Amino acid sequence: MTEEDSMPDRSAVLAALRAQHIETPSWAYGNSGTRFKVFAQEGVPRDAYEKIDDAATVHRFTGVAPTVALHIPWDMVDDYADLAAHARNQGIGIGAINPNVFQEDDYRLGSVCNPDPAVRRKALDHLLECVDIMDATGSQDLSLWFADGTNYPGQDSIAGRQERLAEALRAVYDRLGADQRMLLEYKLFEPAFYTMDLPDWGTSYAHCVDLGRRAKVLVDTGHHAPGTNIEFIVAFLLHRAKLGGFHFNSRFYADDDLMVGAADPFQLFRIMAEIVLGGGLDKASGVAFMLDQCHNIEPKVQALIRSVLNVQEATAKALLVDAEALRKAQAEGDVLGANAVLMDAYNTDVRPMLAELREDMGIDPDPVGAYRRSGHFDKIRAERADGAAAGWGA
Ligand code: LRH
Ligand code: MN
Ligand code: MN
Repeated sequence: MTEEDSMPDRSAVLAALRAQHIETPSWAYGNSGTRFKVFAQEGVPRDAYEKIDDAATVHRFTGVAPTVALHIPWDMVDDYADLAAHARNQGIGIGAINPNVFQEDDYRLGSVCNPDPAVRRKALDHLLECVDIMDATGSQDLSLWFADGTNYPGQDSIAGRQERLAEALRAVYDRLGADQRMLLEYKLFEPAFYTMDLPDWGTSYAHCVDLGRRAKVLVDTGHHAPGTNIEFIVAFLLHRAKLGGFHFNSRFYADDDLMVGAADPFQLFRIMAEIVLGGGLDKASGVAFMLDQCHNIEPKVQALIRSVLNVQEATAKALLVDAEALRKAQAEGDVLGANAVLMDAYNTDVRPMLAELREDMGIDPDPVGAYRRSGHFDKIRAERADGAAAGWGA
């Protein structure tokens, strides 16, 4: 067989790209900032309905972003079934539900790990309420992140907090419907600086193994120590059927929440290569590709379109990895040959292929350019000129 023969089949690559879904987060459409300043932007949604409108716009221009994740209570509404119907009318669906147990005074010492049983009960009730919201919206993923941890040695029992965490997770897991999943996110530090109760993938994995098949680890690419090999984590979890999905973003220093693929497109490619090689693009694997970003200074809808394209470009390159040639080089111990297979794929310009795919899908081959020409931003700026913009805590 010649090298040409073993190249991935072009139509299979295009089909895989067409099938990939990238979920955008409602909170990325609202105002956000650092702890020093929130720079309010024009045209920002005033409520959850308008965030959904913007998410639908991103889907209209990209063709591959058909769901939006909610954060509760940031996206609190009277009638969640009505919100889901609104999303459907706009051509998208509700994705993961993200509870928020980190923004109330009661949570100073933690939520489900808090030493006070009354606070733990309050946090658990909110998590259970979020499962009700999943039922009402048709969401299949409960995406859990806890700000729980301690700042000072001796502040609380590390082991005791693990027990409290396990107890709450069990109660929530047992409440899930048969087709609903729990995604458990970890984060090395922040807001706690001595211990986090879920600091790393290993801790999250252990809890998920205890809970059962429908509990899976969520990898937020901004939540590791600098230099961590994220693709190793991804390959390991995928191999064990415990990779629930991603919160994609990019970072230079900490949890920067910048656009995915902006800081280190090569890392994103390496992650997607492990996904493709490990079967993580197959629908059956259930890997959810979600964004978790904040657009503090750049226009938000456009930034989300760019981000979706960045994931798509990395995926396209990963799909071009000649898996057969890679396996052969690996088996022969051809270190440089194997590395060259990956680099060939990474160095391919996939933009023409993606433009062709979009034309096939009936959308503009240049989504960012098309959005900029569309006048959409001027429209939302005028429509939303009155009323308070939604943001963190709104
Ligand atoms: C925590 C986190 C988590 C939250 C989101 C707003 O840093 O990544 O996913 O829900 O940010
Ligand atoms: Mn996250
Ligand atoms: Mn984060």
